[in-house]
Amino acid sequence: MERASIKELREKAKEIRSNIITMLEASGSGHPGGSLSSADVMATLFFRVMRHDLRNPSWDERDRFVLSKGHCAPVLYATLASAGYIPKEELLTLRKLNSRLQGHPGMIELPILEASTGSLGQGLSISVGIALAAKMDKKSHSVFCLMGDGEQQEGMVWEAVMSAKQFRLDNLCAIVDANKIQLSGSTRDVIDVETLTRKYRAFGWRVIRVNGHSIPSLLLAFKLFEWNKMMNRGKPFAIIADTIKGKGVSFMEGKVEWHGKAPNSDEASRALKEISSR
Ligand SMILES: Cc1ncc(C[n+]2csc(CCOP(=O)(O)OP(=O)(O)O)c2C)c(N)n1
Repeated sequence: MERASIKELREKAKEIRSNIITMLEASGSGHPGGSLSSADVMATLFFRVMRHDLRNPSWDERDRFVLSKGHCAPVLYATLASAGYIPKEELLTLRKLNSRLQGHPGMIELPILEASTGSLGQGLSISVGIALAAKMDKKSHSVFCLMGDGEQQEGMVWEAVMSAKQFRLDNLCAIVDANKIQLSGSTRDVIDVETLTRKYRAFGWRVIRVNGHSIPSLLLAFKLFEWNKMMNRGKPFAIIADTIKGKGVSFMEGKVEWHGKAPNSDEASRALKEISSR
């Protein structure tokens, strides 16, 4: 595992954002908004927080990551490519027939994944299962699960939230990419899920709410998760990461129409220029 500096993490997030744009342009379809909003979280996780080993991807002690909001597969593939698990050229096969990089992550095609996802609401339950198995096997690895804020409207999320508390899963860290926009509009207008901090706390979790684009704040949040886990008090941990949908590309930021639309070549070159100059 790499232990990147804050400066390096910012560069990794930029690289991830650029690769998201490049792969979406090549595929002609996909989800830029929620991929771009979670790039800083993903860079922080994979290049500083999580234990993993490129030379031994199935290392038993590795931390596990589940992308519950599976439609944001581009951010996952771009991160895995930056970390060396996928050749960078392969990113251009996104959503192509017979590609390992399908529109939603599939572990049959790509066995380094911990779960196949895309049906919203399921990832936290999968993560609860993985975290419970780790406890039963007396293993020390952690499980990180990234969800959307629109996804919080799924009832199954709250079944998992309750069982994580019941099973005392302090090795589980849920991250909500709170970008305030879902497929059909603002999350507040569709079904308002706020305030997430109070909801998770009421269900017995420890919660911290941070700026999801501030690498130092994210590092602090993950450090608190580690301390919470070390104290062994049995409380699962949630990070509510306040983010901007489409972050990094001005004409996509905060725009619902960029939830699930690929940039054309002109838009992609403008986006890439912006990302590299920020
Ligand atoms: C069970 C289920 N219902 C509907 C969808 C279609 N869908 C894909 S993305 C999305 C909106 C997700 O919004 P959010 O969780 O806020 O994700 P983000 O903004 O981070 O992209 C929906 C409804 C789905 N993938 N799964």
